[in-house]
Amino acid sequence: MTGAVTAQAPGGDELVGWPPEVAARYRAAGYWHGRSFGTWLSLLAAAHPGRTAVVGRTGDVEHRWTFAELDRRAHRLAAGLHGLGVRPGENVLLQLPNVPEFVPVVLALFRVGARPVFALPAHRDTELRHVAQWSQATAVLTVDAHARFDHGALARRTADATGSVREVIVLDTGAGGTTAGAVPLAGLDADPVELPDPDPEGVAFLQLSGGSTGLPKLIPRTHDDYLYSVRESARICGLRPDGVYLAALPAAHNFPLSSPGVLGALHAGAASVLAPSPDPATAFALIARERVTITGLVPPLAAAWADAAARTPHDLSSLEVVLVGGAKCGPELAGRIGPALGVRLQQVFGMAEGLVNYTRLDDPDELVCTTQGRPISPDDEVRVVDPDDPAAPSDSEVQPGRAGALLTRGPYTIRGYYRAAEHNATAFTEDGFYRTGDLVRRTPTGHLEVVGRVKEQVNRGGEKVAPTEVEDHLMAHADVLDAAVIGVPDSYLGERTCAYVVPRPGAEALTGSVLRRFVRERGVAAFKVPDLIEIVPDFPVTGVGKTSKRELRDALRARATEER
Ligand code: OOB
Repeated sequence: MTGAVTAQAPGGDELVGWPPEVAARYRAAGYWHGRSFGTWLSLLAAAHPGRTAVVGRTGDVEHRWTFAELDRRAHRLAAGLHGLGVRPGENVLLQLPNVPEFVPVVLALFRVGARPVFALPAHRDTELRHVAQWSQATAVLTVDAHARFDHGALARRTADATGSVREVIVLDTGAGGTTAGAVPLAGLDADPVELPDPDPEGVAFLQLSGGSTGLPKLIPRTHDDYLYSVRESARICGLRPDGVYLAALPAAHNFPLSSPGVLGALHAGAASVLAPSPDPATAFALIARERVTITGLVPPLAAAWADAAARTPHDLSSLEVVLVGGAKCGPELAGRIGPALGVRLQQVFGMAEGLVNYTRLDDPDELVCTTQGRPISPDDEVRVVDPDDPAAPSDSEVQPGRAGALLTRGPYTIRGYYRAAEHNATAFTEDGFYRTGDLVRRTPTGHLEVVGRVKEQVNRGGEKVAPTEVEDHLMAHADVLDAAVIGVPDSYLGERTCAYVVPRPGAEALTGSVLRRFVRERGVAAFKVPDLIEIVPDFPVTGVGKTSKRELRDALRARATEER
C-alpha cells in the first residue's frame, strides 16, 4: 500500500497525504489498520450477526436491522449503485435526514469506493451547487421531502446546474417531494457483485467544513484515519455491545457520525437509533422505548433537555452518558446536565478536519465541567501559539497555561482540504499543522479549554456560519452598498448572527425583513439567514486608510460590546 494518494485535479490534490515516514509510524503504532470500511463492516457482521445495528423510521415504516441484515443491505445496495454506473473514486453528494437508510447507503458507497459528500439536511441550493461542482459529483442521493421541504426538487436543480451529475437517486418516504425522473433508492437492490476493495489510505468520504472564508471547503477523510478515530471514540466513551446510541443531531455531521456516533456504536457492536428530531418530546420517547444509553448534543439542546427532564413522563433511566460539544459548553450548563439527566457528561471538542478531544469518563468533575477534553491519541500533536497576528503568524508557543491559537497534526487530522491548494497554504503550517482557528488554554493534564476564536466564524449553537458567505448574499441585493456580519452573545445559542447593512443612497425601503427574505430565497441553509439586521448609514472607520472587513467586524464587535 502506498502512503500519500495524490490524484491531481484542478485546484490541487484530492488528498494531501501524510509524509511516507509519518504514515509508516502511524501504521507501526497500530493506529492505521490498513482496512477499508467494507472489510470493517464484514468483520462486525461476523462478530455480532444477530445484534440490532440500526433502528429508525422511514415515513410510516419502522425499521430494525441486525448487523447481518445491515451488511446484506450494504452489499446489495453497493451492487445496485455499481449497476447504475457509480464507480470507485467518484463523489456522490448525499443529503439524507436521520432515516435508517442513511447507514446502509453510506456503507454501500464505501464498499463501491465511491465517496459520499456529506451535506446537511439544512443545506440549500447555494451550498449543494457549490459542493457538487467542487467535488464534481456524479450523483446526488437524497430523500423525497423532509420537514416540509422538497429535497427531490433541490437535488434535481443541483444536478441540472452541475455538468458532472448523471443521476439523481431519491429515497421515497411518502412525504411527497419530487421523485419524477429520479432513480428510486429502493430499486438499487441487486445480487452482490465482486467489487475491488478500496485503498484504506485513500479518500473514503468528504465532510463539509464549517468554513470561515466563503462557502464550505471539502475535507477528505481516509478509511484508515477515520476508523482509528471511530475505534478510539467508542472506547473512550465506554460503548459496549449492549449500548444504544441515539443520533439526535443530523447523522451526516462528524459529531453524531463518529464521536462516537453511529459508526462508533457499530464498531462496538451496539445499536444506533436515528431520531427524526432532537426535540425532547421525540428524543425522550425514543430513549424510553429503545433503552438508549448514550447520545451527543450541542449545548442549546443539552440545556433544553436538562429543563425538560424535570417534567417528562418518559423513563430516562437507561441513559448513562451524554456528550456535549460542537460549541462551548460553559461550567454552569456542564454542572447541570449530569444531575438533570442522571448521566455522566462528556465534553467533546472536535472538528471535521480531524482532532477530537474528550473529557474522560473517569476525569475529576472539575475537569469535566471546566474543560473541553483532551485529544484522542497520544500522537495528536497540539501547539498553543501566539494568536496576535493571524495574517503574519509567528507561531511561537505561548507560556504554559496561557491562551493561544490551537495548531494540531496527528494520525486522523487532514494535511489539506480537497482540491484547495491556495487555501491550504494558509490553513496549514509548512510542517503540516492545521490552524484550527480556535483559542485554547491547556491545563497541566493536557486538557484544552476553548476560550475563543481567531477565525472569522460565528458558532450558532454548533452550527457554523462564515460571515463572508452571508455578507456576499446580502451584497447581492441591488439596494445594499455594504454589509458586515458578526456574532453577538445569545443566552440560548451562545452566539447569533448580526448583520450591519449600509443601503445604497436613495434605497429607503430597505428593511431587515426584506433582506432576510432575500437571503432565504437565494437558497441558503436557514441557520445562515441573519438573526438580527441593523440598517446603518455608514460604518465606523477604524484607523487610517482603507478598512478591511476583518477590521470592520472587529470595530463592530467592540461597539456592540460597548453598547451592552
Ligand atoms: C464539530 O465539528 P465542526 O467541523 O462542525 O466544527 C469544528 C469547530 C471547532 O474548530 C470549534 O471552533 C467548534 O467547532 N467547536 C467547539 C467545541 N466543539 C467544536 N467550540 C467550543 N467547544 C466545543 N466543545 O463541531 C465537532 C466535530 C466532532 C465532534 C464534536 C464536534
